[in-house]
Amino acid sequence: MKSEKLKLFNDYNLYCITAEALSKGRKNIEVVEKMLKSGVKIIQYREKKKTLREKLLECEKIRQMTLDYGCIFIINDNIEIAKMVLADGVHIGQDDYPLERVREFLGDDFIIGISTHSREQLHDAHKRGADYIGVGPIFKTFTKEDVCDPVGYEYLDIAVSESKIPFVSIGGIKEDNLEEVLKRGAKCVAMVSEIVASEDIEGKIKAIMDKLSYWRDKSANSKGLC
Ligand code: 3NM
Repeated sequence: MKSEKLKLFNDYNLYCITAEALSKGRKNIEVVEKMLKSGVKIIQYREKKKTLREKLLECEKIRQMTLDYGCIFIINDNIEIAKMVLADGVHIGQDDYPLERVREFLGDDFIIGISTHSREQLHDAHKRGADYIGVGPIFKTFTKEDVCDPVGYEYLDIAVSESKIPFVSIGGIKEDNLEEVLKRGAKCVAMVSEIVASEDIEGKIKAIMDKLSYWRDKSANSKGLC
């Protein structure tokens, strides 16, 4: 059920995103397999330069793999492919189809996430019925073309206090600055280059997940004390 899946977005999880060009010669399927074996629970397929046919074939495989591991599968931009492979959701940008139209096309059971870069876009995404929002880029990133300047902690703090739906922090987040972001209230973090460009993807994910687990436990304990 969608509401069960969305709980993962509020529970100190790592949201991994593919980028074959940065993956040091490894294919997306190989990288996704490493993510799944390492226990990642949310994966987004994001490829800007491949043909629709190539994307569809990869997404069909990843759909099966993610089902086998009980992992949420989100597809960036390509709403038709998301429908064809029965992904769990899509992630769209501000310049993609209007969210209401994407909802009409995919139905209520699909998770729809949208990138936001300002308070105004955050509230707009709420009004339009997004299930979660991307909040970024928190730090400078070289992964996304034409991305705006970092929104920094200013917008992250706004998302922490004003978002009524789960949000995923993104942009330049690394193992080394992860805890700064968690300390400010983020509960789901997306990473591209830090994971896919790592020589040791499993080791990198483990180190990140250890930090996330520490914060998950800390948050559970502090709630227990209330
Ligand atoms: N979206 P990395 S930043 C895909 O701010 C994407 O909406 C962003 O890559 C946004 O983890 C970004 O390598 C790229 O910095 C994030």
